[in-house]
Amino acid sequence: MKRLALVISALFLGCALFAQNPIIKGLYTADPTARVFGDKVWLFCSHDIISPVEPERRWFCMEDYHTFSSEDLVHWTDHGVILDQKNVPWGNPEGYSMWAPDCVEKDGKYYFYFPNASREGRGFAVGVAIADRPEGPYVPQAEPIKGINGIDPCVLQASDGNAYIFWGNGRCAKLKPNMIELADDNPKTTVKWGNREMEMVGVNCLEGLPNRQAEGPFAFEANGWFYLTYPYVRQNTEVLAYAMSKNPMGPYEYKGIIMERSVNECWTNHHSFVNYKGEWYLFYHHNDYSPSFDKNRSVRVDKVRFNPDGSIEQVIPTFRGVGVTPASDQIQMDRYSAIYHVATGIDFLDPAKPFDGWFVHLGRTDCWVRYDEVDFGEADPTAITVRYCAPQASKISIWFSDNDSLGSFDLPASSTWKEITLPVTGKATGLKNVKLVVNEGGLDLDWISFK
Ligand code: FUB
Repeated sequence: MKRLALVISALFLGCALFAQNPIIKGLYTADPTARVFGDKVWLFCSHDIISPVEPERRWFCMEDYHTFSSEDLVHWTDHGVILDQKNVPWGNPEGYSMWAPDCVEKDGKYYFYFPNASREGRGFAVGVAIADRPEGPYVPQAEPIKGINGIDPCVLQASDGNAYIFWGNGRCAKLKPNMIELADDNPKTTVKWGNREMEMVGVNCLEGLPNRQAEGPFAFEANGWFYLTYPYVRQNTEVLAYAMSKNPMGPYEYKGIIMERSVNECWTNHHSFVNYKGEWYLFYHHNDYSPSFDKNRSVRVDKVRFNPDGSIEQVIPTFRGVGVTPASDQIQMDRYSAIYHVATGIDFLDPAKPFDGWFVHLGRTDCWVRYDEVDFGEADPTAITVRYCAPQASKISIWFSDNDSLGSFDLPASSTWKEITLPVTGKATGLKNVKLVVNEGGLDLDWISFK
């Protein structure tokens, strides 16, 4: 019966999701681990929900996991629930503690690692669920991994042929080739907690490094280095930091910050690195759709670059995200690449329905907003559609560079949201950065699209 439920949920195919940050709309997602399986990027993340038992659980509240896939990092498919708290034999079916997961492939099997509150209420353990395909169905093991007490597992499949599991605040141990048990030759230490003695397996790779309330380690191998990347708390909010080593289990040398604290102080951040089609990407989360409650988060992605010495360039979070947007899509100008800030800003279209998204205020003449990497294809556009709202008749123009314009367009006044389609005579093919300038009046702008 349990297995049937998993099969049914794994067969559920969600609708296509959209480009720009955050990349997943319609549900809250957090703690993203992105992996390349076959020719797609697969996203394994936590699923924040609004607590069904408020106010007791008005904190992190997570009952299941979804997975998402994409071929272009722009259009995402939700494959539905791959594991529910009720189906974990050793977990608390009402724990709402399905925190940050990971998934790796070995010999055609997919190993999904997840933390969960244990049935006996003895804190967190890490379990494994196994599937034949990335989208499941996943069958959870009867017991959690012996020797791990903690959260946020991440598995590194190293070039030395071994797999290493990292968790919690930077602990690491080697896995057996079966991927579901810790190897027998891991170092072991006995720690005393009050009058209780506990055996700790593996090593603490963040010992001696900046690590206040560190969690969510993500380890990977690239450029001849092992990278241990992790969030830790600086001035009350998490930053993403990293350390490098020539060995998977360290010692690691601290190198610096990958992403600074968020401006609105969303307390957590949690991330992963992935190389897809030759480019590196950083997946992370922010509370975009829930600005007043930072435990309902949403996954974002931005590009990340390495310097020749292997160090990582700091990533500045963007609204625009990554990937090329077809000119015929609704180009969400509120997810801009750049903006002229005077008298501009964004707001929810409907604060009661945050997943409907935002609009941008372009309140006066000369305001502009730019959205990069729009693909016009091979034929010039014949029409532009604008979704806007303007207290007075306004004029806008579209520019690709200082002397390359698609023309200007008159927008009649409209006190409600209006879609207007106007003919285009200018030329545009291939990839363009689209700058929209207000030449007269002022407006609120939702999206534009080209035919
Ligand atoms: O999502 C719950 C917890 O918050 C994760 O396990 C941590 O990494 C932090 O993002």
